[in-house]
Amino acid sequence: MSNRLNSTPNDLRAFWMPFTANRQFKQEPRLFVGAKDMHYTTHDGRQVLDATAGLWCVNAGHCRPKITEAIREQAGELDYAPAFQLGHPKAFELANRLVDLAPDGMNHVLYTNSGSESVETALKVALAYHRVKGNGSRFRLIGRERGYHGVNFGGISVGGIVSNRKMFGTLLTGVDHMPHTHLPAQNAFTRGEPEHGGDLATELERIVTLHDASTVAAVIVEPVAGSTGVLIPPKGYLQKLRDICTKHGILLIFDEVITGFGRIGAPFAAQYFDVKPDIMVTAKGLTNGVIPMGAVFVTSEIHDAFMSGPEHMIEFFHGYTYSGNPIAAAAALATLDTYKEEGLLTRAGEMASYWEDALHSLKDLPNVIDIRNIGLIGAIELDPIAGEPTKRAFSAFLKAYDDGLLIRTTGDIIAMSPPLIVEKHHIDEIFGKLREILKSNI
Ligand code: PXG
Repeated sequence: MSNRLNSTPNDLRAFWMPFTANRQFKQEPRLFVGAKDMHYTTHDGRQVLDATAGLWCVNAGHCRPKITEAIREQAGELDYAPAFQLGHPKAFELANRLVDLAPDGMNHVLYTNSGSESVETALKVALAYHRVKGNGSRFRLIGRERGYHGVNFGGISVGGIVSNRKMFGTLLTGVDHMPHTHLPAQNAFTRGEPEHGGDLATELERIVTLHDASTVAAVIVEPVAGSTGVLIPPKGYLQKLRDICTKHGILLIFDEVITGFGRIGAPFAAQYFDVKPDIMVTAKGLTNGVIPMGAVFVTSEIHDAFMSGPEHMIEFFHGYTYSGNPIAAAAALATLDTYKEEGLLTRAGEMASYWEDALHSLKDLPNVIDIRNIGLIGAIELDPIAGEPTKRAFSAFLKAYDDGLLIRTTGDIIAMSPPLIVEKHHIDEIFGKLREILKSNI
């Protein structure tokens, strides 16, 4: 007997959807069947303005011809090449292009297939680096409350979102967390980097002292925390983390899965804030979200530490079947071309003040308790309905979808991050629609 629940094409039951209210969705499905530039087309034939770049990844906008064509061509030319002990030219070409974009000194790239895998890769590189340097006692990893580093075991261990952690047992041992930097009482409605909270970086010094620096391998943070509701780093905070890590020989990992590839006005947040990590974690915008791929950048110092021992030996026991996959590499190269031709990696900086003004114009609407922004990222925090957390923002999401606007919500926070090709009239439309929704007292 077939174990299919039902073979009709409209049966939605078999797919257990990720991070989704499955029962609600399946009663009231929202399907996209097409996309172009700033818009999706829904299954009922409507246009929806994409204010989230898919899930923070479609930085060049949808179905861009160069990327589509590169994938088509590569699929017909070389579909797959083994990733271990063999290679293909585009994986090397892409790595060179990537290190040219990265902060100085980050000269090597390891490939993955997602942000979550990039995080695991970065944590493993950090632990192994200390070990090859003869510092095997450095096993601890420090993350931050409210941090999001994907959904695999390393990432949820160093991450700090309770609902992503609490179901999954003991997680990694040897992990500690710094406090988050969200201080609404002092910083609400700040435009850009908040004034207050930079000193929270000294909590790292306290944690390092508690465990002794000789046991700490790495600190991982998102330069701007995205999926936890857009937390912008307070002034001076990231530099202080850098100084403390340098002082104690601890590696600093920036998780740039969201901030990478132009989201805040520079290729990477490390450049925007002028703070250099030792390892940089990326994915999403690397291929414009079109094909799964991630990249982890490391300094020459880290890479070179592994390059010892007999030359026929594998230096680092890690990698994936699809590391540097030819079609993903072709998509990434075409994505980088598109970013370059259209100046997209700095465009968020040019659009930021228009975006900021439009976003903060919603300040006085009902239930708006905070607004935050940087580059082409914006968040509106709503007062939760008593006893029904997340419902107000979710209602706004559903209403926006019906009104032809795609936003994201996390908790009672609306987060937005449009494709970097966004024009002023799109920004007017996004905030015009949101104004009406929030005015309607959802
Ligand atoms: N690190 C960070 C900082 C992320 O934002 C990941 C790692 C994991 O990436 P993958 O490719 O494994 O999903 C992410 C992913 C949202 C949202 O709406 C955010 C993410 C993914 C899906 C939705 O905030 N971030």
